[in-house]
Amino acid sequence: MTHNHPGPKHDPVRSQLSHADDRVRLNHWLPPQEGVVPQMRIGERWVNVLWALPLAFVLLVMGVAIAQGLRQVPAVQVFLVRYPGIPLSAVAVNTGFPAWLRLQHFLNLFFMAFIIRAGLQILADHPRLYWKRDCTPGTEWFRFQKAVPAGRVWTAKDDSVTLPAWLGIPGIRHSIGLARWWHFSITLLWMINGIIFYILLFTTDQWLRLVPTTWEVIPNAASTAVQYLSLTFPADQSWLRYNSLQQITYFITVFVAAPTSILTGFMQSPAISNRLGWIGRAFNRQRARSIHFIALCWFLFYILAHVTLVFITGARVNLNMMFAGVNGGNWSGVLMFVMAMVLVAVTWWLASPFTLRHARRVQQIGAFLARPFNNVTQWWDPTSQLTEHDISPYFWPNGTMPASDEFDRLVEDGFAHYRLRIDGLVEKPAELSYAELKAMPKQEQITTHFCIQGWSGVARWGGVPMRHLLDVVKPTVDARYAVFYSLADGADGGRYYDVHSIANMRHELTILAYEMNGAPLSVLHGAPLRLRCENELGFKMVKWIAAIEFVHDFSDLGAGQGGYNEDHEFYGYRVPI
Ligand SMILES: Nc1nc2c(c(=O)[nH]1)N[C@H]1C(S)=C(S)[C@@H](COP(=O)(O)O)O[C@H]1N2
Ligand SMILES: [Mo]
Repeated sequence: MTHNHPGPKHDPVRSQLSHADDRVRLNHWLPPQEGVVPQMRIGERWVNVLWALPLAFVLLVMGVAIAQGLRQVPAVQVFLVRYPGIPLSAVAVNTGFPAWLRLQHFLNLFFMAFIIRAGLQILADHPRLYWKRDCTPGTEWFRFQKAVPAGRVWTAKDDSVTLPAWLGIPGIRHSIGLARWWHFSITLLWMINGIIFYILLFTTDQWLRLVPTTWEVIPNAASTAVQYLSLTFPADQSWLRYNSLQQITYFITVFVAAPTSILTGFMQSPAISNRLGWIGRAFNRQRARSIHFIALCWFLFYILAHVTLVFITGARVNLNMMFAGVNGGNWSGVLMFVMAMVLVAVTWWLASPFTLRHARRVQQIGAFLARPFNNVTQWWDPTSQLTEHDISPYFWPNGTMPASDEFDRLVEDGFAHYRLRIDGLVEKPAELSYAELKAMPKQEQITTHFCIQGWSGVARWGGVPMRHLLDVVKPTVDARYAVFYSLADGADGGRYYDVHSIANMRHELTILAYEMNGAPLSVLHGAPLRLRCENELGFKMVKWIAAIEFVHDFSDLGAGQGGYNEDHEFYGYRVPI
């Protein structure tokens, strides 16, 4: 059978889409904006975290004085003899530091450097941390941005801050799209390295280094701490076994901090969080984000302490073990360490400029490498809804507001002249008025909004289910995607738009919302119509919808990446994590 209706008419807004550069052009980007020195909230007061430095110094000096005093106490001396720092039952590792372990140690430090840098860049896109899901300004416990200004619209994008290019990747403000590709793809490599490490650890005797096998490690760790702090370092047997303080610290890093980071990373995803029911509600995105950050603090503390101790407890011998795999005092370990550090330094130095220059390439490679994570989120069926009680007192606004006479006129007469066009590959193209849309079946849902930048908020949304509109317009068999065109432009000119799979449009929680929290949707949040699609990040939910066009392919729209942010800010077409 052939279809003999005329070829689909493209929606007129299509011609308003803009092309986008394949690299970051700074004069087309958000202008830089400095943050403030990180602050922590203690009660009502904001405290500069740099106070931690003199505080740590004073505590360290006091710790040394106390530890030296303790060593004069006979009972402590007896304790130190009884618990020298390594349990008597600790079994020696006979295989030294094999090549796989040394290589994996290096890869781990190499990957971590870039994961941390990209992670900080992601944090700089919403430089505040909260415990509650609603992200109400003033309730954050940590921030490196000033208080949210009152008396004006302050969007999440306005809130983002610049990082130095040597610290973040790529450093410039609101570059979360690119930073996420780095964070996710290097994390994938880091996880593969980690899984191989776990396997090799437990199929050889190397696990004995890291896993405590007796409670005696507790008093022995206390003993080691007193010995280090009193500046009389414990006898070193690292070639064979670690002291208990080392063992516990390494154990926490490898078996607690790393898995915690991975889990809390995934828990920030709308598709995963919404899929997990009560777990996703109890460990809401902001808790996950805060714990993810605390795990980072552990890693930073660990790196500082570990590297310091490597260097002050016999650098040459220590570097020989972990880099050259030999037990002795020659220079081979130092040489290999220096070569490894040169590699880290050169790649560190290149990462940000490369990312700006080859942004589209970074997006493509990132999308390829992040595909396994993306696939994890494909079996979602997010049906997680919340209760009235969970509705956020504050809901961050975001995006580029409409600025056209056409839009102003629509607002003036209460959208009486608004028409939603639905066209493209459909059997029955439609133009629906605001009143007609409201007369259709209505669905309400209380759900969490997950902005890619990191904030979240809960609202009750009311509107027309997309599946009902599909029944009305009847997409043809060729239609694979729904394109949502906005009445508003994007930040860099050209119309804002985004593309969704048809399957996603049939989901029970996908609606065109005209109500928010029981009231008509405000212009700020997308009036007359905005999409709600609960397994996706916020940027996919087009506000101020002008038209929906069904298409077979989206490569000929805009820059062909599947949406405005995908084209201009190098986001992923579908990465609901
Ligand atoms: N037309 C248009 N729609 C848009 C945007 C935009 O810039 N333009 N921003 C998106 C982003 S990034 C988010 S997080 C949500 C924000 O919705 P809210 O203002 O209701 O919080 O809208 C999305 N829809
Ligand atoms: Mo967003």
